[in-house]
Amino acid sequence: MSPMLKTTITFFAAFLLLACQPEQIKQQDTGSHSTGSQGKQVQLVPNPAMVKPGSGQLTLPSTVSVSASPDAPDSLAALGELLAQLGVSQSPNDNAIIRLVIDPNLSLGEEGYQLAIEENVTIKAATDTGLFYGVQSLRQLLPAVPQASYTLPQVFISDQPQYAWRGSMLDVARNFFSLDYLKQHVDRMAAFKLNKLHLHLTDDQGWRLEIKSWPKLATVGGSTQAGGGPGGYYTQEQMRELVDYAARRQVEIIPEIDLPGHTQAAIASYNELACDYVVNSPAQNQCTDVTGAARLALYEGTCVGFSALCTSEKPDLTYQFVRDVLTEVAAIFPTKYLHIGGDEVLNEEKASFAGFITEVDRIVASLDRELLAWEEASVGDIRASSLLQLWNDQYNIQPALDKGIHLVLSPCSYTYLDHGNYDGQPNTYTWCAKQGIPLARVYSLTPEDYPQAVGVEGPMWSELVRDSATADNRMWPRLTAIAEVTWTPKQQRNYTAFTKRLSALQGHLDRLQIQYYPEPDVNWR
Ligand code: TNX
Repeated sequence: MSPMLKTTITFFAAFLLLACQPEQIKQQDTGSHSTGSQGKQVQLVPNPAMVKPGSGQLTLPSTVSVSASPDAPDSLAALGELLAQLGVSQSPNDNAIIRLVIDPNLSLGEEGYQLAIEENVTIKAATDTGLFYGVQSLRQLLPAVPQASYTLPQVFISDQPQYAWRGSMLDVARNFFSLDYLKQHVDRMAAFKLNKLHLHLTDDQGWRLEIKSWPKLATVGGSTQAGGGPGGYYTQEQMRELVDYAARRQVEIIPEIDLPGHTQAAIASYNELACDYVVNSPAQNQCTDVTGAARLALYEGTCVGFSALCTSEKPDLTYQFVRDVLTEVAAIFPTKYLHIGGDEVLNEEKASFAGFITEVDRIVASLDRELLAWEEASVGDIRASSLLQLWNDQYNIQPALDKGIHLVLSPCSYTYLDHGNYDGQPNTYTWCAKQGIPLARVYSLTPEDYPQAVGVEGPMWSELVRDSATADNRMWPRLTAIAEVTWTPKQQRNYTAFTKRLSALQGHLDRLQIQYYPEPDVNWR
């Protein structure tokens, strides 16, 4: 056979092979999707469900006209922000170059979208949320900072998330974070299509939410933090502002009031919430820094498991307190789920714990909400519509699973972002993973292994995190792995390809002013 003929046959064989494969398989390259001869690449995090590269490019005109369905305010605002950031001015023109189209017949779920870049840019979705995510993808396809002109690869993307719960948890109780930081965090989450911000609002070291019926919770209980320092709290008005800010970016704020343990800040504010026996009890859980009168005082240490409300001896006061607090919480946060904690309860209150959880679920039900709690709460007689947050890799939650309860996955050895980015990172915990939790480990979590999972959340506990730069370092880029693990279908996930796509987005991390950990697996510039 002549070499020429051989090449031709090989070429046609390869062509046939490709052409005959189902769409799914052709899209299996989980890395960057090269388009056209110029090689402009489609490098997105999280990786979309389906990318069909085109062959050409679209150069945006110097002024861009935009059209949007009337019921798409959030995506239109996001698009406006994008164009403003890039210094592209908008002109009213019948011939829109970027279109946001609500199409109720599109079957890509509540959050899915299609992004088509041909002679113009068309984003289609059944909801404003879907369009918003289409705009986020468009944002990643464009440069992070202004350029003289903008060229986009022609491409067709059809995308929707695997999981509805794509979460970040911030412990604002051990260390207080400013409202501005929370808003900035919401912006960053939205850029990677994360959609649940769980705020751990109360703990032993601080109570961070104004409660009008129990005002000292914030003014006294909010005045400390782990390791000393000024503490702080959010007014109800500030939290409403955050809820609204986040909602416009498709992020839901999930408030947690940790009960009945982790309540030292509440007890220090209102001593009557503690059992009378505590002052004379032995230290709990090796917390030798909390004995005697310290059992009723503010706390700035890092021990856990030494405090609890007094369900055993003062049930009426305890439930009155819980009802008052959760009623105000429900009025501030429109979320379906109220997180009531439930972790690491005091030994002496263990006997009353299951009954407590059952009663709190009744209170939550009376507020027309669903219960969300750490997995220990599975011992309570809670509604099957509740969610449990799994954190301890070994905990037996089978009884809850048998009941049909669904899970938010935060297994500590994959998702605890207070653990090191690498072995031996200073100011990190190691109790769950001795060598830390590198990016690759986070990425290896397979939520598909848990049929009852609604998604994944990465908790960032802040006993050892004292400022926002450190918080950034702990959360980023590891939260981008959580974004991809929850958004992208399993067959489109590949760690090496992910790190390549992530490195292409470095400019975007910088634009968002993220002080990320420079993970060595990623080829940073
Ligand atoms: C366990 S896991 C806790 C937190 C700590 C964290 C430190 C869980 C529900 N509770 O109170 O901050 O470990 O890693």
